[in-house]
Amino acid sequence: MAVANQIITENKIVINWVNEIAELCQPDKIYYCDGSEEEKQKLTEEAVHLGEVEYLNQEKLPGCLYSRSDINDVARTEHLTYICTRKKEDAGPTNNWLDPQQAYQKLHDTLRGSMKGRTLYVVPFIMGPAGSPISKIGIELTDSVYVVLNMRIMTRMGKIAFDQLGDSDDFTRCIHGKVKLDINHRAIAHFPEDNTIISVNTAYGGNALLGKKCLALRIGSFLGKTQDWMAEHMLIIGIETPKGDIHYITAAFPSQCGKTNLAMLVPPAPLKKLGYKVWTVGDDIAWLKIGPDGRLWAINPENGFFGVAPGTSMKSNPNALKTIQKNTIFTNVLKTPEGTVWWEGLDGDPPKEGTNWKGEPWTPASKDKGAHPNSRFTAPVEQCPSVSPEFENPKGVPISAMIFGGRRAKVAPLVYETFNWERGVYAGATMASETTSAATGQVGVVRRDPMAMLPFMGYHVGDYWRHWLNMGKKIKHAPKIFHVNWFRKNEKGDFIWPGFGENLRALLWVIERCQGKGQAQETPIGYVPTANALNTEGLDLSKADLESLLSVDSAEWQEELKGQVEFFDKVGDRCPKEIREIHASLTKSFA
Ligand code: GTP
Ligand code: SPV
Ligand code: MN
Repeated sequence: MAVANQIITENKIVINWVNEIAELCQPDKIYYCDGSEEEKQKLTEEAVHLGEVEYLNQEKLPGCLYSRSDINDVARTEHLTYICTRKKEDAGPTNNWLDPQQAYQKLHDTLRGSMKGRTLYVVPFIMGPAGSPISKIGIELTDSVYVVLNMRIMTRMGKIAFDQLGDSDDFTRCIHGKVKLDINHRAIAHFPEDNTIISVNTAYGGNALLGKKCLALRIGSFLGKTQDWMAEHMLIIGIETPKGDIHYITAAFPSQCGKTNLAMLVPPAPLKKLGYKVWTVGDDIAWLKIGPDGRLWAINPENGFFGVAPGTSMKSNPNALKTIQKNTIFTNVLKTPEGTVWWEGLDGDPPKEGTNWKGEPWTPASKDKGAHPNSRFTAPVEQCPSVSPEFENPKGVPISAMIFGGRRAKVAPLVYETFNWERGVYAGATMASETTSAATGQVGVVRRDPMAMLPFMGYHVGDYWRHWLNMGKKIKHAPKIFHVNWFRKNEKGDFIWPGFGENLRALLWVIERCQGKGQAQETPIGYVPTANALNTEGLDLSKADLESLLSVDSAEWQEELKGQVEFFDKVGDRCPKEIREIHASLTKSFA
């Protein structure tokens, strides 16, 4: 096989593996990515030439590209995502399973000869800051330039990764082939026992940028279980108080439930005036490890944001809008005749005309949306105005509080503190949320989504809960665990809480509780703020609304507890007994 450029590694294990996969896929060329600026130019032109991306207006949006994906390839496909452990029971009842031998055979058959006429790109990348003891190396082999350009933003990509790898074989083998983008032969298969991922017939973000959900969460969670660390679907932020101290918090919300927005939060005027600031460390994934001081430390393994476009505006998320003015790839949004982009929920009037995400002419009178509800931007973290000075710190940041939360029209109050680590694990394990367009399937149905990890656990959910409980015993100074819900609705069906920047008000109570302050009342599920404990200055919220946001209704919780037990039964005999015991105790409390 012809190598189009210099092989920039001497690692024989890597070279042999690349050649083996090339032999199977039969590309015309192999290209080793070095991550340089010149290479970016060259690959961009190649991608434009191949029709995978278009240039946007380079005066208005310098360095920005536009991409439209296949109509059947716009979101994660959870029913086509597999965990291929040798024993079926190790994948657990929440994952699709395939026998590894059969899966390799089937996927190799799909890949065989599929890259004829194409280039195979070798994409070495680091998840995490270079040199961090928590970071990991992956190498993705792909025939999509779109994937290469995205990976270049989302990870520390290129020679830097080969340098960190040296001659080691400790890297995740990631194989991605577009094949024919055929949904009927699509598969995203993980082989945690072999540290390998194979994804075929898709080019969508979470299915094809294999460092993200596949490596950093599914493979990561599996590695974390045996290596005493945690891979979680969590944002990481630092909240700076007027005194100048910074408290770091992680928060796990399901897909499209507000992580990017919270991660880039801008304090509302009254809190800004008091001197509060928010620093962004990560918006989607956290890797957490116990530090020498006995605290839990977190890094963001990613280097970019793959954020939801619709709803992003100067009002809802100004930091995101400022981040995506240059060097950004927009996928499945609306493109205007002047080469700029638009989506539902962006500030100002919609453009008079444009081309929608399907490539069809669009006007504001069109029935269809201009942008797909799961259209996304890919942008470098370093462009975010609120990026934390600790973002590149290989040690990560020490975590004071962890938050779970979902989209619940009812039941869950605005915020509560769980009594202890075990009760916190319970709150995470029993999380539920309305489904969104981040994955194909019905939108708006409540489903259990433990720790926001339902689609991302690389092994048995019961073992995953056990790992959380075990970690609690090992962390000497464990973070406090909270639960939030920004999405409670009134009888009219409107959100009661204003959300977005105002969420800082709930987070300030969280920080106060970590410092042994903050007024609270005890309920069976934990401590809920008293009505006067939240700073509501300048907020247009009636007393009745605030009370309703903070209420814990027995009848609703009795129903909730019934739903929870159905899920424990599904988890089966690997459901930790501690979880069942807490359930029994809550059932008594609410009776
Ligand atoms: P993924 O990238 O899919 O993991 O999503 P995410 O968790 O980062 O969600 P994101 O911040 O992109 O928000 C998703 C949707 O929720 C957007 O349409 C937001 O406008 C909306 N949203 C975010 N925060 C809030 C909030 O506090 N209140 C309300 N009502 N909506 C919110
Ligand atoms: C999510 O769906 O949770 C995302 C986008 O963050 S994706 O990378 O597609 O998973
Ligand atoms: Mn996500």
